[in-house]
Amino acid sequence: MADFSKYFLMIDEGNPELTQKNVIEYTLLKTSEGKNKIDWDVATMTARIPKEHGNLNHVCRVTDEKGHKLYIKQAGFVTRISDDLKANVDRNKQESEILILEEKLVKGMVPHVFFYDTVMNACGMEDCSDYEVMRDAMLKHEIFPNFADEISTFLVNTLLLTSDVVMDHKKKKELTRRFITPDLDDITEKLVLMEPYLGADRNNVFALNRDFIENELYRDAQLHLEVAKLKFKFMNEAQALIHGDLHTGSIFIKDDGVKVFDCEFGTFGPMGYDIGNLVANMIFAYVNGRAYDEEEFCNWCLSVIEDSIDLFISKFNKEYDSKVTEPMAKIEGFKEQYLEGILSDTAGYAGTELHRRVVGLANVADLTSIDDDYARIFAERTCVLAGKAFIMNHESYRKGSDFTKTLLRSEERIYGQLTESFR
Ligand code: SR1
Ligand code: MG
Repeated sequence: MADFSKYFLMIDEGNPELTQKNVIEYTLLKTSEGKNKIDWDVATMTARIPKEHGNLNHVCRVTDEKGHKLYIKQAGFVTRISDDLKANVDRNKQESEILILEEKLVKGMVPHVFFYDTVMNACGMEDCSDYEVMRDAMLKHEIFPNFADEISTFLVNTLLLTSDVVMDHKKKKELTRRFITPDLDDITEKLVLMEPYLGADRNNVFALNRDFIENELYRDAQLHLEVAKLKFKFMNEAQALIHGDLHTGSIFIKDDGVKVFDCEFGTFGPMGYDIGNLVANMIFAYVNGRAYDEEEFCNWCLSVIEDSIDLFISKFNKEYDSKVTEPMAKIEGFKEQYLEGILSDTAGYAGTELHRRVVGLANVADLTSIDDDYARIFAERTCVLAGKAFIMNHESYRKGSDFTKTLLRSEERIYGQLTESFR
């Protein structure tokens, strides 16, 4: 039996046999008694590393033939995307504690955490294999009619209810202290809010768009000033407990539900960071759909962007009125200004997410998997222009259709430019 009283990386993608042995032993140990006891059929237990994987952690799916299942997630000292990017292993505790807290705010919309372990820096959580990772579903151009309704509920409940509008201020400050992760914040501050504009060596730029990116992103001083403000806002505005990485690879989805996971970047930050990430990732899904002429899917993506924002606004207003506890937040006009600020931030951070996934270290498959060069040039440039419009005019975004109009206008502009240059 392996020694689990000292940290070692038990999930090793290079050694599936040893991983299977270690993870099964670990799972049996952690689920042998108490409220997390699972009556495993030991003879048929398997521990498999799934194909889909994020950029940071190591995961393994444990099952048996009696139908028991559990997802084991472990943090390593270096991130999976790059040995140079290190992140403290206590991110596993952070993620587990945030999921436990969020489960109280949005029951059924996050995976249940059965246990977490600060020695092995691992946790056992609900296996969601009856769901799909949403990015994979987007790449197959699948449609989920309830998504905007579900994700807007997730956003309002996790964000508004952890803000000073509703939460007791002392409790919120304690949580703010607890959920500070300097290493992960540092990744976002660099990968999202700096390197796409300063042209870092490790940026991943599609060669056929290099000149365009240099002109539009690396050499635009006014854009840099606006992004600098967004960076300082991200670093200094502890508005609510945000997920911190709300892209479609952090969402499990099926026809009648979503589960939001991978919240190790969770911290107190501007609400618009999460909403903006969601908008940007639906734009990636949209431009991928365009590349493959998936009209119905594209229309659905546009409706998700509009409805998520509009439903966020209506649910936010309703929850605010019924749950506000802070007397000064009840002053006439405050709610409207507060919401306007959130929507402006949403536009700004939708812009930075659009840019960093086109040029930064961590790209998205929605763009990189487009096999036709012209279609990829078109998709990426649309994202770049839409992102710039969001950032430069962030204060004018007030409703869902403001976002989709910018997207469609950017698409038209790129179409015009490319038609011109190919003449
Ligand atoms: C080192 S991690 C790179 C990116 O992957 C995560 O999912 C975050 O989006 C991060 O920025
Ligand atoms: Mg992730």
